[in-house]
Amino acid sequence: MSFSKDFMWGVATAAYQIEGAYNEDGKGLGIWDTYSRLPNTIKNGENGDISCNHYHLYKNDIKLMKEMGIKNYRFSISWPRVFPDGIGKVNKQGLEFYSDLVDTLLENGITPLVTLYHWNLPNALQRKGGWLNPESSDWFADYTKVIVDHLSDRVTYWITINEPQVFVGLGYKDGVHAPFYKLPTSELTQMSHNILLAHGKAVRTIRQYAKKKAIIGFAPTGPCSIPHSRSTEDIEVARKCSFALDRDNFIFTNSWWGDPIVFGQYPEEAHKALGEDMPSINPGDMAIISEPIDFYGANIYQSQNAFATPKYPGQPVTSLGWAITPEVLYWSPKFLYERYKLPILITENGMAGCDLVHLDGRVHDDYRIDFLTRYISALKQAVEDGIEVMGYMHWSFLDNFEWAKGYAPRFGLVYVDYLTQRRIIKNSGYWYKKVMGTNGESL
Ligand code: NCW
Repeated sequence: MSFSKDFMWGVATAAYQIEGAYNEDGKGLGIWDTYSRLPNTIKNGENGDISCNHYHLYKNDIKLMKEMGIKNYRFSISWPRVFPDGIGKVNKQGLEFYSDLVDTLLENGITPLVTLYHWNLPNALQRKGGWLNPESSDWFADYTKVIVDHLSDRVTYWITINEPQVFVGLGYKDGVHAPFYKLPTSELTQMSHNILLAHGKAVRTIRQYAKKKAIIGFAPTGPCSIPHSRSTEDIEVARKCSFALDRDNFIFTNSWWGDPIVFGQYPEEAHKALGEDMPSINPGDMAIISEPIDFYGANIYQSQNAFATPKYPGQPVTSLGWAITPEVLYWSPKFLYERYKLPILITENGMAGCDLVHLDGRVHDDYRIDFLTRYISALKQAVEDGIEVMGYMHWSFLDNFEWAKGYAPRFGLVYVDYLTQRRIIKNSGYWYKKVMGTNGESL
């Protein structure tokens, strides 16, 4: 048994990273629009003001998707584009953009997967304390309701929140992503709890108001450990590490987020590690947080061991320094599926490269083809071993603004010349077309 006939092959992007048009048609500002302007925050002082100008070029971009045989597209909605002040007044033009985007996708035979939060919190809400404000989960539910009212007649797949580990960890603990804060542990735990509540309330809102069947999940970063060998002992050690948690790293773990969402409780280890710093939990909170979902999304790039232990000299890495560990696309889906017992959707996987246009006008990114052949083959093995995997969304469709690292790291299957906004399908884009078209048989 290999990839099932209805396996979802696709590509992913996020609003702030591709849209540009940061202050057009009534859009409000988000924390990335605002805080990326602070000196010494983003590489080369870059920002997403214009980026790929996808807001204006989306029709061409979707044409390109069709040409590439893409059947599923995961994109995110910019909260401040729809609610300039985060709550209250709705910006009709913002909503229309996403409605037109969905229509154009469907006209081209592409299924939309909507991510509600991919990091650009409305600035007006950050000023009210952002995710630390006890009302933040209600703000998110209200925003979700408006999106569901407008799009759920045509959208089936919903992803509430992208990589809570990363936006909390890098944005509020390490201070290297917007809003560049370094908060104490007690605030980070309470913020996490509020975000989990926001997720749960969004799930409830979608279920209650969706005009047709909704398939809902979230998209945490999901790296697991790779066992040192295939012995039962080593596999169990790796499994344990994959869900372990301590005081220093709890934010970046799988279990801090996954356990409350799926099991309705924080891991036992969290109570031990965090003690008094655990969030205050009101009656009913855990039931909201664990509102049943349909799939477990996971963004998977490198193994958990690769973060923790020194890499051996010369270990292959991508242009962001992320270790190339293809087997993580076998072990992560396996461990996540066996623990949470939900179908897995690979919501992101891919690599950053220093891609460039060669003299013949093409982008010869053969390293990306090699990378993807290895990673997707590992995923195929997981499927063959009985792990339920719904689909694979490649990160990313286009080269884009890579947050604090700016424009140099290029993740796209399509090259973007930021000076002219010209797009060039990379060799990997043609290669992926064949993989999707043969349902993975060409690997
Ligand atoms: S930065 C990041 N990414 C990239 C980004 O473009 C995308 O928006 C994200 O969903 C590609 O995929 C995600 N992830 C940050 C990973 C850093 C992990 C640091 C963990 C330290 C222990």
